[in-house]
Amino acid sequence: MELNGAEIVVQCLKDEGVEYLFGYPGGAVLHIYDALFKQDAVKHILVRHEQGATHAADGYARSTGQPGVALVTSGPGATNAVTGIATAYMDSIPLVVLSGQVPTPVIGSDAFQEADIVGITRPCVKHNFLVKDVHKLAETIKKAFYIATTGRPGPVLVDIPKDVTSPAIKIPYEYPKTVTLRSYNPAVKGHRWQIRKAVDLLLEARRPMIYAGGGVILGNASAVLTDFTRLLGFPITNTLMGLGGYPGTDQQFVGMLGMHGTYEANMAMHECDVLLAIGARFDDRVTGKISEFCPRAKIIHIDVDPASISKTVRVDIPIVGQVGPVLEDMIEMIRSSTKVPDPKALSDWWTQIARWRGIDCLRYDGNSSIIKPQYVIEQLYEATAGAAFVTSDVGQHQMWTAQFYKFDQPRRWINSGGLGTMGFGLPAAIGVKLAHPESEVVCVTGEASIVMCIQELSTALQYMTPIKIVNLNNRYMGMVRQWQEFNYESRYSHSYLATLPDFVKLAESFGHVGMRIEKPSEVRAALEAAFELSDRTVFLDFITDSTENVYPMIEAGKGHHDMRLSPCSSVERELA
Ligand SMILES: Cc1cc2nc3c(=O)[nH]c(=O)nc-3n(C[C@H](O)[C@H](O)[C@H](O)COP(=O)(O)OP(=O)(O)OC[C@H]3O[C@@H](n4cnc5c(N)ncnc54)[C@H](O)[C@@H]3O)c2cc1C
Ligand SMILES: Cc1ncc(C[n+]2csc(CCOP(=O)(O)OP(=O)(O)O)c2C)c(N)n1
Ligand SMILES: [Mg+2]
Repeated sequence: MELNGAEIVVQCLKDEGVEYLFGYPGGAVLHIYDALFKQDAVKHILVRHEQGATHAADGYARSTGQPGVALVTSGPGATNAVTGIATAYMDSIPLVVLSGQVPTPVIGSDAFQEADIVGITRPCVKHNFLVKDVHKLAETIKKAFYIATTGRPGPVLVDIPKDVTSPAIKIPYEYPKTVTLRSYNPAVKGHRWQIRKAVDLLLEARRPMIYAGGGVILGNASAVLTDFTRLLGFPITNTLMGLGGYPGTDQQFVGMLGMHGTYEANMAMHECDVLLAIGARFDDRVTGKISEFCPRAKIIHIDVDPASISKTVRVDIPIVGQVGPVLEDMIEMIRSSTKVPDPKALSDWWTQIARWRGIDCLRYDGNSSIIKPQYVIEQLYEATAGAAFVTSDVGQHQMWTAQFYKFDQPRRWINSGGLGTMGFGLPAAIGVKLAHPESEVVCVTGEASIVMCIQELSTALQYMTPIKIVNLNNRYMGMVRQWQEFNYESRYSHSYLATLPDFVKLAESFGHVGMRIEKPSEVRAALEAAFELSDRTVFLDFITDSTENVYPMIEAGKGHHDMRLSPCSSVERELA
């Protein structure tokens, strides 16, 4: 088959089995858009801003495990995509971003809409390419998908100059079946001797703790993690990115850890004697003060990326490999071992954990006449029977969703953890809904975050992606306000939003349904009414308590045991 460069791009996407391409046209990609026009296997989703394209592709990827794909033009199209690329990079999400570039003869001449996007994105992609020769196009796109999806996943950008996609040059096309990259051989199996040492340590532990992160979800290893954890009977915590990697309603689950983690998870981290970190990267929101991190523990770390090992916290037993195969090896060794964890020590450990749990650290004022944000999330959890895909933006609403919506399955909780990108939630929800048209998709957001990519409400109408937007409207950049209350003597510098739009009218103007909810007694009925409208996007504007804070909180520079607790739970703490 003979194809021109533009047709090759589209044919490669078909051969990769790409279902959706999120994009926005412009001069440098017009040949590609013309090739897209002539086919319907790859469905193009026209977003309203290139940031939306990358976030929607990202939501698609997080919820399916398949790579998300975006197409943007050169210059401003490409630079608009950078925030989405960096968001995916920080959370290790597989994306392939195709960007148009000015023609090869004028690269470097400040040509119209020229930006050095390969240079700009170098620090926030797993890899990037500039394709200067149409003969290299198919092979480069194959490499891009391979790199994005193997080892530690991540975004890959392919920059394609306009002349490379010219309709004038046709060449024979064949999509490579495999690619080999000399210096890229990601590990799968862990080192057997290291795994043996780790298993011995785990079986001798008296106060063990499992800390599992996003790597479990990225590696599709939730089922094996669940078997492993139940076999040992150990307590387990998840990072923000790991939620759903272990069932959130299970008794062995002690909640999220870290800055806004539960009292019991953080105290168990502080007191444990053996810590098993699985697909987690010891982020600063998790470790708190490094010198006080797990002071009594020997640490085992399973991670596919050797660069993650001992990056911030020195570990005793590193295991480089994919979570799934490593845990399978561990299960086999545990089953064939004569040793078992000391039942008395384990039972005493669980008694201690139950005492910490008794503090009820997430308790809030349930009798308030103003809507409490936590209450909305609790009601959302019940109204959806815990089965929805939930995206979020960034701020207090994100933390309350992580704390109060219990995720029993992986890939249901879709949020920007590493970069913390406001504006992520709405476009991500569109990507999720396209991938899962039969499921409920909810975007929990704040009134500051939602306006950052509000234009995508238009995309939601065009492609009929009926999502439910739960806006926890506290009239503040709540997370910023909270830090100003705690650290700047309540000087609320530029964190109050004085001129908000009427969100009901805004939703209606985009062709959707808007609802404003002001009383706690109306919360559940509003949610149910919204879910009844199964073919409509509904914007629920919940007017919530503007003074509410997220608790517990480990403030910057503090250790896990040094948490600021909610006034609602501190009394119980004294008693415990
Ligand atoms: C406002 C705000 C507050 C936050 N507060 C908290 C908080 O309280 N608690 C919290 O936990 N986070 C919090 N975060 C998120 C935090 O910033 C980090 O994003 C998060 O802690 C990182 O999670 P992780 O360690 O699971 O790593 P991820 O970023 O998910 O990284 C996954 C790790 O697993 C490895 N990996 C990937 N695939 C595999 C595989 N197949 N096999 C083996 N290893 C693999 C990767 O190499 C990497 O090291 C907050 C974020 C925001 C925006
Ligand atoms: C793009 C971007 N700009 C700034 C920030 C810093 N920031 C983190 S949370 C936050 C406030 C978010 O406010 P809102 O969306 O209303 O959520 P709330 O905290 O009130 O729930 C800000 C400004 C960010 N995370 N992302
Ligand atoms: Mg707010």
